[in-house]
Amino acid sequence: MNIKHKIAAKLPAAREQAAKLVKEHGTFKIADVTIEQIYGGIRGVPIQISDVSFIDPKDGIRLRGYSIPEVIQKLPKPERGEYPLVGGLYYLLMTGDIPTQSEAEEVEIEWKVRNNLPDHVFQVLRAMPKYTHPMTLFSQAILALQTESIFARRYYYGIDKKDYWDIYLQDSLNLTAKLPIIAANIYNLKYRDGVFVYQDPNLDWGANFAYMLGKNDDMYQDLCRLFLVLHSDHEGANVSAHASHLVGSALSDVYFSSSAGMNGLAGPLHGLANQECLRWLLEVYRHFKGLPSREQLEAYLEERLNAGELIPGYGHAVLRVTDPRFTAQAEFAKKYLPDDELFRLVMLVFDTLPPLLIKQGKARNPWPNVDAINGSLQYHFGLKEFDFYTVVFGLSRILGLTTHITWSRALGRPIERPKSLTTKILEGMVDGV
Ligand code: NMX
Ligand code: MLT
Repeated sequence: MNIKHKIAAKLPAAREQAAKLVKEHGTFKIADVTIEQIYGGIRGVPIQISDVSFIDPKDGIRLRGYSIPEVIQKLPKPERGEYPLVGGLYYLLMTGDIPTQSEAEEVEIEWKVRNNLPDHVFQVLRAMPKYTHPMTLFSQAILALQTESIFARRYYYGIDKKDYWDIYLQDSLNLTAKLPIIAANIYNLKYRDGVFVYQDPNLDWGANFAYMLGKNDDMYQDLCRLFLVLHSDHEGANVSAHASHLVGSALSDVYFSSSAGMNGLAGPLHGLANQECLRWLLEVYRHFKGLPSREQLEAYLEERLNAGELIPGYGHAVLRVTDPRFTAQAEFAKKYLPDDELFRLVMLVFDTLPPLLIKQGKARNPWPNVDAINGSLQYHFGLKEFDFYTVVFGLSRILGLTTHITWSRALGRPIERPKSLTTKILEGMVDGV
């Protein structure tokens, strides 16, 4: 069954479940909010419902209930590759079911049919100054594509609210079909003299991305599949997911919402941490003119922490263990590039930094997140322009964002509009006024 039919089949039960909860338990209280939480980034306050994925602080992300090792093991693989077809992952995110081989391949075919890119997208990007950050170009390209939004056009003439999701799904498939071409050719525009590379019709979505970057290497294509699966979703309330949900709740279409999500991902505390982490690792490597000893690194890190510096790739707002996405990439590296010096440095930092963060007592989570390693693997395969790394993250993350917003329309979620207070009102509440 294809994605659309699968969602349509599941929708009546999902709608009924939500309606029943609201009708029978609408006033049931699930949380209190403290002043500390309001001032502290709404940390820990449940503000979103999404069944696409969930993070248990002690276990890590589960995509539709499946852990990272399960997702890697269970999803269908291409003929020449050990890591899953990204089309199968999109099927899982969108429908909640592990696809069969042919269902995963059908998504790959849908993407090939929908991948035509209007000329104006790259005209916009070529008009930008050379020094424009790749994430700016990526977000601009998505906005430039908004001209193709079926939802925006159909809304103008009137659509039944119950059908919004189907048109969001069509826009999502159209956008995600074009993203590897956009992302890879942003790289080519910036770093390969503007050569425009078209897709190879024989390759899958993940491998094609690698191919269009100029890398015809089976192992790198597999790394891309792994990377694109791992970064696809991290429940519904991280900065990019929340931003795109918020924008989508105003019925701004998939293009507006995805671009908004990318603007959040471009921050150094969120997705840009992967470029920052690689930059930081190279600085450490250069500082020691190679790999430091454990003692040397310990002294160096202690000094950096005492100077109040943030170490990119460590800490997390929800996780309280090593990110399973870090572990999956470390396993790839142990198998295929165990002697790579940067990877060895990543593992040395992993051995050394957490006890120091614990000793310092500030970070609530001393363990590595996904960004502590991802750049070093890209670097090994020759993708050395690290300001491009967040685009690779974004290419993957839009799979999750578009799934959340398609389901938000399917379940009839209203415009998001919480409440803001003034300091005076807050003080009055404390004083019982
Ligand atoms: N290095 C040094 N100090 C840290 C780190 C770190 N990696 N992580 C947290 N702290 C500090 C943090 O700056 C804060 O200090 P202060 O009270 O002086 O402001 C204190 O520890 C408490 O922060 P937490 O409550 O543990 O972290 P929070 O939930 O606010 O933020 C992150 C989570 C992920 C934003 C934060 O850990 C961080 O900035 N890490 C480095 C950047 C990073 O790796 N981001 C990537 C996240 C994953 N992603 O891809 O999006
Ligand atoms: C993510 O993948 O979105 C990050 O780990 C950040 C988060 O979950 O808050």
